[in-house]
Amino acid sequence: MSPKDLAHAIGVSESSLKRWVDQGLISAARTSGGHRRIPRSAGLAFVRRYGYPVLRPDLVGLDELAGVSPMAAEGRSPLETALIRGRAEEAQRLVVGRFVQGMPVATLIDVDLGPAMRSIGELWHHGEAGIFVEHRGVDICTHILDRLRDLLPPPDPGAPVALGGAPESDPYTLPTLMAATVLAAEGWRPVNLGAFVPEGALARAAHEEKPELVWLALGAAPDTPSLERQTRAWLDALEIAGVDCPLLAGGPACQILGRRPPGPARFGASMGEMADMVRGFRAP
Ligand code: B12
Repeated sequence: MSPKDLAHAIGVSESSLKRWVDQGLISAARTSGGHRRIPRSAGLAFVRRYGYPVLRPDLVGLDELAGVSPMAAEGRSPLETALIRGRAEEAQRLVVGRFVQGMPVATLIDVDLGPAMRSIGELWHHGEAGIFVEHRGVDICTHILDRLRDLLPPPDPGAPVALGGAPESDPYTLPTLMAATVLAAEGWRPVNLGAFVPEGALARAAHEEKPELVWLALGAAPDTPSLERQTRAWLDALEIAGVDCPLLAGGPACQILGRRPPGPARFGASMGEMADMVRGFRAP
Protein backbone atom coordinates (compact mmCIF):
# COMPACT_ATOMS: atom_id res chain seq x y z
CA MET A 1 0.00 0.00 0.00
CA SER A 2 1.10 3.57 -0.50
CA PRO A 3 1.12 5.88 2.56
CA LYS A 4 -1.56 7.91 0.80
CA ASP A 5 -3.94 4.95 0.46
CA LEU A 6 -3.48 3.84 4.03
CA ALA A 7 -3.83 7.44 5.28
CA HIS A 8 -7.09 7.94 3.41
CA ALA A 9 -8.33 4.54 4.49
CA ILE A 10 -7.99 5.39 8.18
CA GLY A 11 -8.79 9.09 7.91
CA VAL A 12 -5.47 10.70 8.79
CA SER A 13 -3.23 12.99 6.76
CA GLU A 14 -0.66 11.53 4.41
CA SER A 15 2.10 13.50 6.11
CA SER A 16 1.17 11.97 9.49
CA LEU A 17 1.25 8.52 7.97
CA LYS A 18 4.68 9.09 6.39
CA ARG A 19 5.99 10.38 9.68
CA TRP A 20 4.83 7.24 11.49
CA VAL A 21 6.63 5.17 8.89
CA ASP A 22 9.78 7.25 9.44
CA GLN A 23 9.37 6.94 13.21
CA GLY A 24 9.20 3.16 12.83
CA LEU A 25 5.59 2.85 14.02
CA ILE A 26 4.68 1.18 10.70
CA SER A 27 7.16 -1.04 8.88
CA ALA A 28 7.66 -0.17 5.25
CA ALA A 29 10.05 -0.73 2.38
CA ARG A 30 11.23 1.70 -0.31
CA THR A 31 10.71 1.30 -4.05
CA SER A 32 13.73 1.75 -6.31
CA GLY A 33 12.47 5.33 -6.79
CA GLY A 34 12.61 5.91 -3.01
CA HIS A 35 8.84 5.84 -2.36
CA ARG A 36 7.56 4.23 0.82
CA ARG A 37 5.57 1.03 0.35
CA ILE A 38 3.73 -0.57 3.25
CA PRO A 39 3.07 -4.33 3.19
CA ARG A 40 -0.64 -4.87 3.75
CA SER A 41 0.08 -7.00 6.81
CA ALA A 42 2.20 -4.20 8.35
CA GLY A 43 -0.53 -1.63 7.66
CA LEU A 44 -3.14 -3.85 9.25
CA ALA A 45 -0.90 -4.61 12.22
CA PHE A 46 -0.66 -0.86 12.83
CA VAL A 47 -4.42 -0.35 12.44
CA ARG A 48 -5.16 -3.19 14.84
CA ARG A 49 -2.52 -2.20 17.36
CA TYR A 50 -3.71 1.38 17.65
CA GLY A 51 -7.41 0.72 17.09
CA TYR A 52 -7.86 2.93 14.03
CA PRO A 53 -11.24 2.54 12.32
CA VAL A 54 -10.94 1.56 8.65
CA LEU A 55 -13.15 4.17 7.03
CA ARG A 56 -12.30 3.30 3.41
CA PRO A 57 -11.70 -0.47 3.30
CA ASP A 58 -11.76 -0.39 -0.51
CA LEU A 59 -8.44 1.52 -0.53
CA VAL A 60 -6.60 -1.20 1.35
CA GLY A 61 -8.07 -4.25 -0.34
CA LEU A 62 -10.61 -5.07 2.38
CA ASP A 63 -13.73 -4.98 0.23
CA GLU A 64 -15.53 -7.34 2.57
CA LEU A 65 -15.76 -4.46 5.08
CA ALA A 66 -18.34 -2.53 3.12
CA GLY A 67 -19.54 0.98 4.05
CA VAL A 68 -17.89 4.34 3.63
CA SER A 69 -17.89 6.80 6.51
CA PRO A 70 -18.46 10.48 5.71
CA MET A 71 -15.40 11.23 7.88
CA ALA A 72 -13.19 9.73 5.18
CA ALA A 73 -14.28 12.37 2.68
CA GLU A 74 -12.94 15.05 4.98
CA GLY A 75 -9.78 12.99 5.44
CA ARG A 76 -9.66 13.79 9.14
CA SER A 77 -9.74 11.62 12.20
CA PRO A 78 -12.57 12.17 14.68
CA LEU A 79 -10.08 13.75 17.10
CA GLU A 80 -8.81 16.20 14.47
CA THR A 81 -12.36 17.17 13.65
CA ALA A 82 -13.24 17.65 17.33
CA LEU A 83 -10.13 19.77 17.91
CA ILE A 84 -10.67 21.89 14.81
CA ARG A 85 -14.31 22.52 15.71
CA GLY A 86 -13.47 23.25 19.33
CA ARG A 87 -15.47 20.35 20.72
CA ALA A 88 -13.45 19.96 23.89
CA GLU A 89 -15.62 17.35 25.59
CA GLU A 90 -15.70 15.14 22.51
CA ALA A 91 -11.92 15.39 22.06
CA GLN A 92 -11.43 14.44 25.69
CA ARG A 93 -13.88 11.55 25.43
CA LEU A 94 -12.00 10.17 22.41
CA VAL A 95 -8.59 10.36 24.05
CA VAL A 96 -9.62 9.18 27.50
CA GLY A 97 -11.63 6.36 25.87
CA ARG A 98 -8.50 5.07 24.12
CA PHE A 99 -6.48 5.47 27.33
CA VAL A 100 -9.01 3.37 29.24
CA GLN A 101 -8.88 0.73 26.49
CA GLY A 102 -5.18 0.38 27.26
CA MET A 103 -3.41 2.51 24.67
CA PRO A 104 -0.07 3.67 26.11
CA VAL A 105 0.10 7.42 26.79
CA ALA A 106 3.10 7.79 24.45
CA THR A 107 1.19 6.13 21.64
CA LEU A 108 -1.89 8.25 22.26
CA ILE A 109 0.26 11.33 21.78
CA ASP A 110 2.23 9.97 18.80
CA VAL A 111 -0.74 8.74 16.82
CA ASP A 112 -3.63 10.91 18.01
CA LEU A 113 -2.87 14.23 19.70
CA GLY A 114 0.39 15.08 17.92
CA PRO A 115 -0.88 14.49 14.38
CA ALA A 116 -4.10 16.36 15.17
CA MET A 117 -2.11 19.41 16.28
CA ARG A 118 0.20 19.19 13.29
CA SER A 119 -2.74 19.03 10.97
CA ILE A 120 -4.17 22.16 12.62
CA GLY A 121 -0.84 23.80 11.79
CA GLU A 122 -0.89 22.52 8.22
CA LEU A 123 -4.50 23.44 7.75
CA TRP A 124 -4.32 27.04 8.73
CA HIS A 125 -0.68 27.97 8.30
CA HIS A 126 -1.29 30.57 10.98
CA GLY A 127 -3.67 32.48 8.67
CA GLU A 128 -5.85 34.99 10.50
CA ALA A 129 -8.92 32.77 10.28
CA GLY A 130 -7.08 29.90 11.90
CA ILE A 131 -5.20 31.51 14.74
CA PHE A 132 -8.02 31.14 17.22
CA VAL A 133 -8.52 27.53 16.14
CA GLU A 134 -4.87 26.86 16.90
CA HIS A 135 -4.93 28.56 20.30
CA ARG A 136 -8.18 26.82 21.20
CA GLY A 137 -6.68 23.49 20.07
CA VAL A 138 -3.65 24.05 22.33
CA ASP A 139 -5.96 24.74 25.27
CA ILE A 140 -8.04 21.62 24.64
CA CYS A 141 -4.92 19.46 24.33
CA THR A 142 -3.47 20.95 27.51
CA HIS A 143 -6.63 20.09 29.37
CA ILE A 144 -6.63 16.53 27.98
CA LEU A 145 -2.98 15.97 28.95
CA ASP A 146 -3.70 17.28 32.47
CA ARG A 147 -6.64 14.90 32.66
CA LEU A 148 -4.44 11.96 31.64
CA ARG A 149 -1.97 12.93 34.38
CA ASP A 150 -4.84 12.85 36.90
CA LEU A 151 -5.82 9.37 35.75
CA LEU A 152 -2.30 7.96 36.15
CA PRO A 153 -1.18 6.46 39.43
CA PRO A 154 0.70 9.02 41.55
CA PRO A 155 4.50 8.62 41.46
CA ASP A 156 6.08 6.35 44.05
CA PRO A 157 7.73 8.27 46.89
CA GLY A 158 11.12 7.14 45.57
CA ALA A 159 10.36 7.87 41.91
CA PRO A 160 13.27 9.51 40.07
CA VAL A 161 12.86 13.16 39.16
CA ALA A 162 12.86 14.29 35.54
CA LEU A 163 13.14 18.01 34.91
CA GLY A 164 12.44 19.79 31.66
CA GLY A 165 10.95 22.52 29.56
CA ALA A 166 11.48 24.61 26.45
CA PRO A 167 14.37 27.03 25.73
CA GLU A 168 14.35 30.68 26.68
CA SER A 169 13.01 31.95 23.32
CA ASP A 170 10.54 29.13 22.83
CA PRO A 171 6.80 29.75 23.35
CA TYR A 172 5.66 26.15 22.72
CA THR A 173 3.93 24.68 25.77
CA LEU A 174 2.54 21.41 24.38
CA PRO A 175 5.74 19.52 23.49
CA THR A 176 7.13 19.92 27.01
CA LEU A 177 3.77 19.02 28.54
CA MET A 178 3.60 15.95 26.32
CA ALA A 179 7.05 14.89 27.52
CA ALA A 180 6.06 15.43 31.17
CA THR A 181 2.90 13.36 30.71
CA VAL A 182 4.79 10.46 29.13
CA LEU A 183 7.41 10.53 31.88
CA ALA A 184 4.67 10.45 34.51
CA ALA A 185 3.17 7.44 32.74
CA GLU A 186 6.61 5.79 32.86
CA GLY A 187 6.78 6.17 36.64
CA TRP A 188 8.98 9.26 36.87
CA ARG A 189 8.20 12.40 38.84
CA PRO A 190 8.20 15.10 36.16
CA VAL A 191 8.95 18.72 37.01
CA ASN A 192 7.78 20.70 33.99
CA LEU A 193 9.17 24.24 33.79
CA GLY A 194 7.03 24.98 30.71
CA ALA A 195 7.94 27.36 27.88
CA PHE A 196 10.47 30.25 27.85
CA VAL A 197 12.89 28.75 30.42
CA PRO A 198 15.98 30.96 30.94
CA GLU A 199 19.17 28.93 31.33
CA GLY A 200 19.81 30.43 34.77
CA ALA A 201 16.40 29.21 35.91
CA LEU A 202 17.13 25.75 34.55
CA ALA A 203 20.45 25.65 36.41
CA ARG A 204 18.78 26.65 39.68
CA ALA A 205 15.96 24.17 39.25
CA ALA A 206 18.44 21.40 38.42
CA HIS A 207 20.51 22.25 41.47
CA GLU A 208 17.44 22.07 43.68
CA GLU A 209 15.60 19.11 42.14
CA LYS A 210 18.64 16.85 41.50
CA PRO A 211 17.03 15.26 38.43
CA GLU A 212 18.13 11.93 37.01
CA LEU A 213 16.97 13.03 33.58
CA VAL A 214 16.47 16.40 31.91
CA TRP A 215 14.28 16.78 28.85
CA LEU A 216 14.53 19.65 26.38
CA ALA A 217 11.47 20.25 24.23
CA LEU A 218 12.53 22.13 21.11
CA GLY A 219 9.37 23.74 19.78
CA ALA A 220 10.83 26.63 17.83
CA ALA A 221 14.23 26.96 16.15
CA PRO A 222 14.49 29.01 12.98
CA ASP A 223 17.58 27.12 11.77
CA THR A 224 20.03 24.37 12.67
CA PRO A 225 22.59 26.69 14.37
CA SER A 226 19.92 27.97 16.75
CA LEU A 227 18.80 24.41 17.51
CA GLU A 228 22.41 23.59 18.39
CA ARG A 229 22.84 26.80 20.40
CA GLN A 230 19.72 26.12 22.45
CA THR A 231 20.81 22.57 23.20
CA ARG A 232 24.38 23.55 24.13
CA ALA A 233 23.04 26.30 26.40
CA TRP A 234 21.09 23.67 28.32
CA LEU A 235 24.06 21.31 28.49
CA ASP A 236 26.16 24.21 29.85
CA ALA A 237 23.50 25.15 32.40
CA LEU A 238 23.43 21.59 33.71
CA GLU A 239 27.20 21.55 33.98
CA ILE A 240 27.12 24.82 35.92
CA ALA A 241 24.51 23.31 38.24
CA GLY A 242 26.81 20.32 38.78
CA VAL A 243 24.14 17.94 37.50
CA ASP A 244 25.40 14.97 35.54
CA CYS A 245 22.43 13.22 33.97
CA PRO A 246 21.24 12.51 30.42
CA LEU A 247 19.70 15.37 28.44
CA LEU A 248 16.99 14.05 26.19
CA ALA A 249 15.93 16.46 23.46
CA GLY A 250 13.34 16.40 20.72
CA GLY A 251 10.28 18.22 19.46
CA PRO A 252 8.70 19.99 16.53
CA ALA A 253 11.82 22.04 15.73
CA CYS A 254 13.80 18.82 15.13
CA GLN A 255 11.01 17.43 12.99
CA ILE A 256 10.68 20.61 10.94
CA LEU A 257 14.42 21.07 10.41
CA GLY A 258 15.02 17.35 9.95
CA ARG A 259 17.92 17.66 12.43
CA ARG A 260 18.98 16.06 15.66
CA PRO A 261 20.29 18.10 18.56
CA PRO A 262 24.09 18.03 18.84
CA GLY A 263 26.48 15.68 20.53
CA PRO A 264 25.98 14.67 24.11
CA ALA A 265 22.24 15.30 24.01
CA ARG A 266 20.21 12.21 23.21
CA PHE A 267 17.46 12.54 20.65
CA GLY A 268 13.92 11.18 20.71
CA ALA A 269 11.90 11.46 17.51
CA SER A 270 8.64 10.52 19.18
CA MET A 271 7.07 10.01 22.58
CA GLY A 272 7.31 6.26 22.03
CA GLU A 273 11.04 6.56 21.50
CA MET A 274 11.34 8.74 24.57
CA ALA A 275 9.45 6.18 26.66
CA ASP A 276 11.71 3.37 25.40
CA MET A 277 14.84 5.38 26.15
CA VAL A 278 13.89 6.40 29.68
CA ARG A 279 13.13 2.79 30.54
CA GLY A 280 16.78 2.17 29.74
CA PHE A 281 18.02 5.08 31.90
CA ARG A 282 16.52 3.66 35.03
CA ALA A 283 13.78 1.22 35.92
CA PRO A 284 11.75 3.29 38.36
C1 B12 B 1 0.38 25.54 18.41
C2 B12 B 1 1.39 26.18 17.48
C3 B12 B 1 1.83 27.49 17.76
C4 B12 B 1 1.42 28.24 19.02
C5 B12 B 1 2.03 27.58 20.28
C6 B12 B 1 1.20 27.92 21.50
C7 B12 B 1 1.59 27.13 22.68
N1 B12 B 1 1.09 27.54 23.82
O1 B12 B 1 2.32 26.17 22.62
C8 B12 B 1 1.94 29.69 18.77
C9 B12 B 1 0.76 30.59 18.49
C10 B12 B 1 2.81 30.32 19.85
C11 B12 B 1 2.76 29.50 17.50
C12 B12 B 1 3.56 30.53 17.00
C13 B12 B 1 4.25 30.46 15.81
N2 B12 B 1 4.26 29.41 14.94
CO1 B12 B 1 3.49 27.66 15.35
N3 B12 B 1 2.67 25.98 15.46
C14 B12 B 1 1.87 25.46 16.34
C15 B12 B 1 1.50 24.03 15.91
C16 B12 B 1 0.11 24.04 15.26
C17 B12 B 1 1.53 22.97 16.98
C18 B12 B 1 2.82 22.96 17.81
C19 B12 B 1 2.80 21.88 18.84
O2 B12 B 1 2.32 22.02 19.93
N4 B12 B 1 3.34 20.74 18.48
C20 B12 B 1 3.41 19.62 19.42
C21 B12 B 1 3.54 18.33 18.67
C22 B12 B 1 2.23 18.14 17.93
O3 B12 B 1 4.66 18.42 17.79
P1 B12 B 1 5.35 17.15 17.12
O4 B12 B 1 6.59 17.59 16.41
O5 B12 B 1 4.37 16.40 16.36
O6 B12 B 1 5.77 16.28 18.37
C23 B12 B 1 6.22 14.97 18.19
C24 B12 B 1 7.74 14.85 18.17
O7 B12 B 1 8.36 16.06 17.78
C25 B12 B 1 8.10 14.39 19.55
N5 B12 B 1 8.35 15.40 20.56
C26 B12 B 1 7.66 16.53 20.82
N6 B12 B 1 8.17 17.16 21.88
C27 B12 B 1 9.19 16.43 22.33
C28 B12 B 1 10.04 16.63 23.41
C29 B12 B 1 11.04 15.69 23.68
C30 B12 B 1 11.93 15.88 24.84
C31 B12 B 1 11.18 14.56 22.83
C32 B12 B 1 12.26 13.58 23.12
C33 B12 B 1 10.32 14.37 21.74
C34 B12 B 1 9.34 15.30 21.50
O8 B12 B 1 6.95 13.64 19.94
C35 B12 B 1 5.77 14.29 19.46
C36 B12 B 1 4.62 13.35 19.28
O9 B12 B 1 4.87 12.38 18.28
C37 B12 B 1 2.65 23.74 14.88
C38 B12 B 1 2.39 22.62 13.90
C39 B12 B 1 3.42 21.49 14.12
N7 B12 B 1 3.89 20.93 13.06
O10 B12 B 1 3.80 21.17 15.22
C40 B12 B 1 2.87 25.14 14.30
C41 B12 B 1 4.19 25.47 13.63
C42 B12 B 1 5.35 24.84 14.38
N8 B12 B 1 4.28 26.92 13.78
C43 B12 B 1 4.76 27.54 12.74
C44 B12 B 1 4.95 28.96 12.63
C45 B12 B 1 5.32 29.48 11.25
C46 B12 B 1 4.77 29.81 13.73
C47 B12 B 1 5.02 31.33 13.79
C48 B12 B 1 6.28 31.83 13.08
C49 B12 B 1 3.76 32.01 13.26
C50 B12 B 1 3.82 33.54 13.15
N9 B12 B 1 3.77 33.98 11.93
O11 B12 B 1 3.90 34.20 14.14
C51 B12 B 1 5.08 31.58 15.31
C52 B12 B 1 6.54 31.46 15.83
C53 B12 B 1 6.63 31.43 17.30
C54 B12 B 1 8.08 31.43 17.74
N10 B12 B 1 8.49 32.39 18.52
O12 B12 B 1 8.84 30.58 17.34
C55 B12 B 1 5.11 26.55 11.65
C56 B12 B 1 6.63 26.35 11.56
C57 B12 B 1 7.04 26.28 10.11
C58 B12 B 1 8.53 26.17 10.00
N11 B12 B 1 8.92 25.48 8.95
O13 B12 B 1 9.28 26.61 10.80
C59 B12 B 1 4.27 25.30 12.06
C60 B12 B 1 4.89 23.95 11.64
C61 B12 B 1 2.86 25.46 11.44
C62 B12 B 1 2.87 25.37 9.92
N12 B12 B 1 2.57 24.24 9.33
O14 B12 B 1 3.12 26.35 9.27
N13 B12 B 1 2.63 28.25 16.97
